[in-house]
Amino acid sequence: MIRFEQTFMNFLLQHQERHNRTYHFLILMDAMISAANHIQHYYLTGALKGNLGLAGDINVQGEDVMRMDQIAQEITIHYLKASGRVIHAISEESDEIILLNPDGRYFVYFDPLDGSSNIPHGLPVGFLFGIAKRNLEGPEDGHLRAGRDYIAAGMFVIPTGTFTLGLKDAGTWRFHIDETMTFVRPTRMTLPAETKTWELSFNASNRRTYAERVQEWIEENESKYAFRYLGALAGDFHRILSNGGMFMYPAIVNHPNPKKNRPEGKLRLMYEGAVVAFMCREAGGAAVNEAGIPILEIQPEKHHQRTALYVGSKGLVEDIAKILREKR
Ligand code: FDP
Repeated sequence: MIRFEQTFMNFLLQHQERHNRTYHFLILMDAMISAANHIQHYYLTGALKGNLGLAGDINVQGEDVMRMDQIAQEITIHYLKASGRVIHAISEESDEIILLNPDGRYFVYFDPLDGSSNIPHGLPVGFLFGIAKRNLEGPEDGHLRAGRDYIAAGMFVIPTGTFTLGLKDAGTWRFHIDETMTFVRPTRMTLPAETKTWELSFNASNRRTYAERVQEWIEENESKYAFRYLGALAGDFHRILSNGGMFMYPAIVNHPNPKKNRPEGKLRLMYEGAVVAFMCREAGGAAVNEAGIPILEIQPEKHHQRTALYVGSKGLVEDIAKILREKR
């Protein structure tokens, strides 16, 4: 059952040429929405059912796996497989590529529950995903796609009932859930040009570990904007899309314990950085990495590649990108 409001289906159909076979895309979107609703149900009842704690395993990133991470992963794989439309998936929760439907036409890159530090509290987390299309003519051209080749990217902020979807060359749209668990009333998101509402979002406890030039930029600019940080990328980026400003997770290069440095950044390129960068571009914004290179231009070399991330209003991102590109 397609859980989009009719108006949005019509909108997608009008863009059929761009999306090439809207019908298949809608089936995939329905699978994503069903998965998100199902995950949200488990999350809402998680405290009572004992699902908000640790699972006892360590994931491919060397991090503790939460019980909810496992539940969200199983649910998502179930719906993606049932859709029949996905050939391969890459998930934060799986070391290997997940082989789904040999005839599927899409690659899906996802993190089914991002923002783990919020899980024990039942506070907002994200379900982030990017979608690329398999090459249907000629030989298969691989599943490691740069963000510029995604056809769509989206995020659910769980359990707030909001869904944001970026469509290639067709804007970023925000939906809200109604009583029947249908995502309705698409609103086109455009980053506000007016700086009055702009916010800065980063983990302030890390600031002394950033490169000196980034620390200097923060010192010069922080008093101009409100500071907000939830600690879950989807939630923090949700605010930036509405209010403008910039979310950043810079490289960690000056940690007092050098073993804790993360010169390559913390966030994952394919299912975090490129996902928000894609939605941001479609809303009129920009995103770069620690070298000032556009996130959407970075060709991933491995599934779980990490990146530093600066994403948000063009003026701010371009300003810091200039500084990041300067050789010192
Ligand atoms: P988390 O590690 O809690 O899963 O990449 C994951 C992520 O959360 C993002 O959602 C979030 O923006 C960031 O990392 C938070 O990291 P810090 O706890 O280091 O601030």
